[in-house]
Amino acid sequence: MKERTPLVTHIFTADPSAHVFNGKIYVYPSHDIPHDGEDNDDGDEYRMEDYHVLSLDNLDADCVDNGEALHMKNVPWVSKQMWAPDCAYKNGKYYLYFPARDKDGIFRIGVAVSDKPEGPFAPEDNYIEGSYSIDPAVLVDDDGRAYIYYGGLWGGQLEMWQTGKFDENTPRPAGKDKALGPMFAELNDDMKSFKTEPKHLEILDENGEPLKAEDEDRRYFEGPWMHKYNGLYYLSYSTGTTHYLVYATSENPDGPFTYRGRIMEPVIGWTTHHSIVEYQGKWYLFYHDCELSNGINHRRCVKYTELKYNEDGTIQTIKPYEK
Ligand code: FUB
Repeated sequence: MKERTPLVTHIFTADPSAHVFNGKIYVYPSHDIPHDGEDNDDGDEYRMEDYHVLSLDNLDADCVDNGEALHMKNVPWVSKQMWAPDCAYKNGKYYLYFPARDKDGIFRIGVAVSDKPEGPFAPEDNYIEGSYSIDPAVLVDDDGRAYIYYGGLWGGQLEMWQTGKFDENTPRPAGKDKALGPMFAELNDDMKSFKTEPKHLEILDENGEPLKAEDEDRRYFEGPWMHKYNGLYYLSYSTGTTHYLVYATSENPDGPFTYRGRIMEPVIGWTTHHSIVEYQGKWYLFYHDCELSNGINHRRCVKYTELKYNEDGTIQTIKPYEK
């Protein structure tokens, strides 16, 4: 596969979560459905109904679409919009985490299990108890403990839970208000339930102050990812309205995190969503843009490019259309 070209062109794909399992690269994307409807701030244009797992035997190989891994018709609690998924391996099983709207139209996070990384995945009957919002990402740490990160503003409904209950009329943080960080919880050993009460992660600026809602170049919007580099925890995410991929670091998986910089400048299309994975001693960023559809926001395509660190552990900013 060539860097910075669509991994596949026969379907539209987005939100890639990449992992190395059994020496191969597996990519868990959203599967965008083409339609002629309009975009809105709730993301109603993202009408996904199923997941296909992509795989690469190596970075020179063609990308394989392993077919349908899970369809919403087989998930009892889902009404629509199966958005950005992730996958984790533990205890000999693969766990697919995915957000979708429940029968009341509220985004929740579900889990489905398989013996194989490409699926098919068997869903649990209900969503993870206590879960809400979108964009799950799971880190299985070196000591075997598993952590889930999730949440997204606007259409992802994260602001609507500020009182602890779902309320569509809850005001969004604005101006000098503290920005909402992504959610964090440790998972139980069954990988299907929260071990700890979910909490917002703190993201601090260079003075140790929490990022503010008005700081749209740096504050969290959606699409969290967690990876470790030289023992440090790197939380990366999209800034949404300003379309950057940025990162913050911490000594601990649950923070507090300190903002460190920008990973990638904006791509073609409104959303930007990524994952970071190490493969054969190098690091790669998987991301999407709308190049394949000439800029239609809900017809995206997944790509990858190399990601480089500086000696001090900072990440070199990628300009997606410049070498
Ligand atoms: O794919 C639907 C939504 O768009 C995702 O959940 C967000 O991260 C954004 O990429």
